[in-house]
Amino acid sequence: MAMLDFEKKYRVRGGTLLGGDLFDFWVGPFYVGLFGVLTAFFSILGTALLVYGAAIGPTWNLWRINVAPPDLSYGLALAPMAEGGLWQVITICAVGAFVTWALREVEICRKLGMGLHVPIAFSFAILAFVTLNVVRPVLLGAWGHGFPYGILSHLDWVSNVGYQYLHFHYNPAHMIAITFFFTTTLALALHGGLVLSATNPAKGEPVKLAEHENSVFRDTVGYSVGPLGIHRVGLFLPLAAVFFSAVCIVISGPFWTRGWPEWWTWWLDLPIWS
Ligand code: 07D
Ligand code: U10
Repeated sequence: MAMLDFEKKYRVRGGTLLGGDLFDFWVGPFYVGLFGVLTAFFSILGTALLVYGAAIGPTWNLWRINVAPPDLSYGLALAPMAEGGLWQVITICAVGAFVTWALREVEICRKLGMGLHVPIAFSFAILAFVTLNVVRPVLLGAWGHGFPYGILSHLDWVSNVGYQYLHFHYNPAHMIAITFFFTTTLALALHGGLVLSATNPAKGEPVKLAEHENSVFRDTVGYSVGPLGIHRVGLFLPLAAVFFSAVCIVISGPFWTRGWPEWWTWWLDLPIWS
């Protein structure tokens, strides 16, 4: 079925989660939906507030613009706009935009009669963001523990928070997250390379299919996970990476306050060494 025929067939009303037929239509290639309108509202307001934050700040240098959370002394209270209140409203806008975007994805999947894999995957990114700027600050008792909105300033935040725990590489969940991130690149390189090598041959050569693809891995490493399996692997690895990222930061402070190298003394304390 050509794309145009297909769009005619599925671009019908229904499948929405909230609001019935309200905004249940397309504008050009984009599905609007109630959640699309809400995403636009939150992202335009949030971006405008970021620009306002830059305007009342000391610089227009893109690298150095910084909208910081309130001072720790404000705890979990609302702060005046110029002293972190802006950061608090922008955080609400960001979470609002991310969540409504995910729900718009859910509606589109429902219209198409497809699984919810894409919005579930995006939810893990949202989980990481919410862990950093909502869950951890709440557990620590102050919004000031969130990261600032700025290019260099958020890098400084990562460095400072990392050294607060002496050596962040010793954080076991950070180790696991990084291993999953790197394995993700390995899996995508294998998959991209394999598919291109089989289906995009030199001029005049026949296109090869699944048997060839399976054989490459059966003959080299003794096992092929298969064409469906590699996509399961490809979904699992990055979700695990982001999940363990969220774990590594939420345990830093709320559940472990000393340097991460010290955490490993449990290993030296094992009775088998004595
Ligand atoms: C948070 C993204 C969510 C995104 C959403 C969508 C828009 C729209 C639109 C442009 C989770 C956003 C969309 C805004 C834009 C348009 C059109 C994903 C998120 C919702 N570290 N470290 C991590 C490594 C060190 C430290 C994570 C490596 C040092 C701290 C990852 C190294 C010290 C924190 C990671 C290394 C240190 C982290 C980040 C190497 C510093 C965190 C990925 C090789 C001295 C953060 C949850 C992530 C974290 C984090 C990797 C080194 C500190 C695992 C590879 C030793 C304090 N580090 N790190 O979180 O866990 O993805 O966050 O040295 O807070 Mg680390
Ligand atoms: C993709 C895909 C797709 C598929 C796919 C895949 C990408 C279209 C069609 C593939 C994906 C997967 C299989 C799964 C996903 C992969 C990952 C998530 C990445 C992580 C992978 C791993 C953790 C697996 C790593 C495993 C390894 C490296 C296997 C190691 C293997 C060996 C050590 C054996 C090597 C064999 C040799 C050298 C020759 C064979 C001989 C023997 C084994 C016998 C012993 C040797 C002799 C008698 C000879 C003398 C000795 C020699 C030569 C030295 C041997 C040295 C050794 C170390 C053994 O896109 O969709 O589906 O499937």
